[in-house]
Amino acid sequence: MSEEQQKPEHRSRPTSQAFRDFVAQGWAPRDTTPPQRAEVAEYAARRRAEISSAFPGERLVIPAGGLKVRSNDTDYVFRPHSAFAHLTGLGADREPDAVLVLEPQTDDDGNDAGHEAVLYFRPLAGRDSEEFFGDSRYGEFWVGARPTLEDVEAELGVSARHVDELPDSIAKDAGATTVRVVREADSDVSALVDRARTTEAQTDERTERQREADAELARQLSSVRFVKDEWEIGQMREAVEATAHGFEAVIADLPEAIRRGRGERWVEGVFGLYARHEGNGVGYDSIAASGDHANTLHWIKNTGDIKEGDLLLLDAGVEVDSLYTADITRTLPVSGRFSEAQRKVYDAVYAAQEAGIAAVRPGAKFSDVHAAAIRVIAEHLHAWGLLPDGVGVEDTLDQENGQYHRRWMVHGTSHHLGIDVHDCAAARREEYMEGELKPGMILTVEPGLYFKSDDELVPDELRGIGVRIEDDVLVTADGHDNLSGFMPRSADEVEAWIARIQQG
Ligand SMILES: [Mn+2]
Repeated sequence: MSEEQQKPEHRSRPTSQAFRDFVAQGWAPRDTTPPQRAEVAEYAARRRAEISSAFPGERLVIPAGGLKVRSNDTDYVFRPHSAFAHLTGLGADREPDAVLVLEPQTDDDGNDAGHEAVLYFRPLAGRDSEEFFGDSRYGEFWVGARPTLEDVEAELGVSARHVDELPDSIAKDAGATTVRVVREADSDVSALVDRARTTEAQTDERTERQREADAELARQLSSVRFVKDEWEIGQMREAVEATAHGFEAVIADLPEAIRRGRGERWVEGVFGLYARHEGNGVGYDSIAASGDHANTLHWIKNTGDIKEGDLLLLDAGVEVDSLYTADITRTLPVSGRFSEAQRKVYDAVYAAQEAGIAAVRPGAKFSDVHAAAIRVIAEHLHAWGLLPDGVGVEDTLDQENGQYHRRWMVHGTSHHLGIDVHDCAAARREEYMEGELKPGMILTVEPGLYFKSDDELVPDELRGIGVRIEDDVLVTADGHDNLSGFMPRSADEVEAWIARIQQG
């Protein structure tokens, strides 16, 4: 449930019965037309069916999570837990404190008959309630009208109940029914589940087994997200499209970013405007890293100037309302042209990315993509004489005794992408790193090279140059489809892109 806010004593609401009677009347009747069934509903039903068949006869509790206090009496914008969003189809800021319960069903003969999906949430309160005018977190006067139970049933095709019924529903024959919960989503709901399934004969070992059962649910919820359905792929295309618009707007405004000072923030703001306008927002904090800042991998302070002649590394993604996010990086010469040294680094990273993308095909291993890209990185570093004396390409690629090249590219080349920017994170290593690529998976391919300004092992001309190129690649039946491949990638294409946009 939502975190407690501070309640200031100096504010009060009218409490007299006369006021409550007055505020409750004189409103036009509500429109009770139920909303249309959401397009995502049938897909969400299939995802639930997959989870249902993995846990027959068990009660599965998947909370959305609650509002989190940012400070005092203000909350962060609500964002539902990704597993909840995936299984309900709800996105954007819906629905704080909601809990999806998959309730096991049996047929007339007592055989397992899948699960009923029940969404517990706080429905729209009547105008005669205190909540209507007095509750700044849920009340209609404060946050607008929320859906009714009937609205949610019509929209999502699940059963809907008041969240006040949740504790009884969770506790119902919890001794006989195995109950699993997504633990990290909502600590109060986890506590509720723990209380319900704790018996008088509870032992540490039993608690341990229950925690392991919860962890297994989290793993399954992560791994069913590896392969995206057709609707999800559509959402990802929209996220990529909106992200491209944001990048183009940034390029158009680069002269302004240079002129104003603190240009990294200007870039962050321009991208954020597009993210918020075309989507739900940014899928993760934008990295707007100019010059040497590009060598700080998660540079999200974005406090720096952007200076003529610098490279700007922009790693940013629009998250659409369904919460699917793009994750794209382009490294842009802010004055429109790469210097010779910048181009040398850029071309190496580009070659590595080409190799990585070429390795994306069904049947390949996830780790093959990194292996293909990192080999090209190692070859370039070797050719430039940067690896230690006597260390060849094969030596540095040796997992146990090499890896010298990682000094200049410490991160992995790929991660899965979807509702979370680092999607499917709870899946087992065997399924993730060692897993086989399958049609419908979407992963990033994002090699880079990072030469810090104080790196004395690289020649002067390379110091302070950081380059990453990142695209979002869909595995198809016979290879791959680079969803963001329409955005210029090679050095020449990037220069032409900047010229085209800035010369209008
Ligand atoms: Mn990424």
